[in-house]
Amino acid sequence: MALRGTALSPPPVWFMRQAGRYLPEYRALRARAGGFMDLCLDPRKAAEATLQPIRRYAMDGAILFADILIVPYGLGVDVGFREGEGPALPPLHPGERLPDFAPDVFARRTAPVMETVRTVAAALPASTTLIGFAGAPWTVATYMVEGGSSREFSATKRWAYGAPDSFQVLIDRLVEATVAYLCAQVVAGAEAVQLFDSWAGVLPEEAFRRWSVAPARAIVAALKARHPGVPVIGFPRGAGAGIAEYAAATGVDAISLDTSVPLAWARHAMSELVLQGNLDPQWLVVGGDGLDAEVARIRDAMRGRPFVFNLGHGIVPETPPENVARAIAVLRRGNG
Ligand code: 1CP
Repeated sequence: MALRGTALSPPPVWFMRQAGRYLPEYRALRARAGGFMDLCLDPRKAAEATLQPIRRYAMDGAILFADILIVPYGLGVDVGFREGEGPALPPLHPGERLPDFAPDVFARRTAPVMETVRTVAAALPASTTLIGFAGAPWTVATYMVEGGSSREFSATKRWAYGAPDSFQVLIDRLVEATVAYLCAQVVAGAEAVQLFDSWAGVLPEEAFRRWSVAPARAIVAALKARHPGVPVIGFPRGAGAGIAEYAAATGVDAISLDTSVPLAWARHAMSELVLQGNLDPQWLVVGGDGLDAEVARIRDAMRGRPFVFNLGHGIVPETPPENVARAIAVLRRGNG
């Protein structure tokens, strides 16, 4: 309801990375799964990981347990995760043959994720919204080009700036695959979807328009053509003032605000959209009265307008689980 534009008091709540290593039951499941990709591609275990935080905290939204690198995996890329280091992919160089988007192959390789969606949809209470997701093309491309996580994104930027026509081919292919992937999630039972552009904030404005805004607009248009009623949440993390242009130009229904976005400004600059955010995940590590005050500040700043309480980025592994319960209790208590 909130994602369709109704102001609710208290606002609904879910947290990015609400499943994950801060939960002992996740660590136990993860230890039994083998590799991280094996966990993402095992529908029973991935459904269990999705449901773990819901059982503990009764969030209003359940985010599908998977990863943004399932899309390159679906394109046939050899995606691995090194313990403690993060993703490892064979780095893609300009001029090399790009992975093909073959719809049948892609659907077959990503089928376990759709089975996870169906399993979770069948298990969730009707009042809990099942949220599907994908990484945005720019963010996914950074992992494909750098071969994993990056700080400077130098190889990806040099390709995008130096040979934009060939980089466009990679982005277009990711747009196509992402549309197929998100549509399949909706058919399987996802009730809303979020597009994570975690590294949108490293792009200068023209590049941001071309590699973040334009692909998001194409994805939203294609998704809405097939599934007009499904709300789309955009998360152009770190985009600064560019977030307002993203909100106006992409056709998303809701915008997830990173921690740095001032709330009074967001209310004014994106008055037509549902807003989501933006508690600093480090507050969930710190806890105490400071956490309570910060939750209340955000809730009060968004009072009376469509809003979904969330973080400005994902929960970190050091988070004491009881602080998550505390934040939700404070949010739900203070609805006067
Ligand atoms: O071993 C483990 O358990 C690894 C930790 C982990 C988890 C729990 C990774 C590795 N991915 C995930 C799950 C995940 N990833 C979800 C599941 C649902 C939930 O939110 O509870 C989601 C939505 C993601 C999305 C994701 N993966 C993003 C976008 C959001 C964000 O955090 O910015 C990104 C950038 C990734 C890539 C990724 N996955 C994992 C790692 C270590 C990384 C690299 C992060 C980096 O480069 O900094």
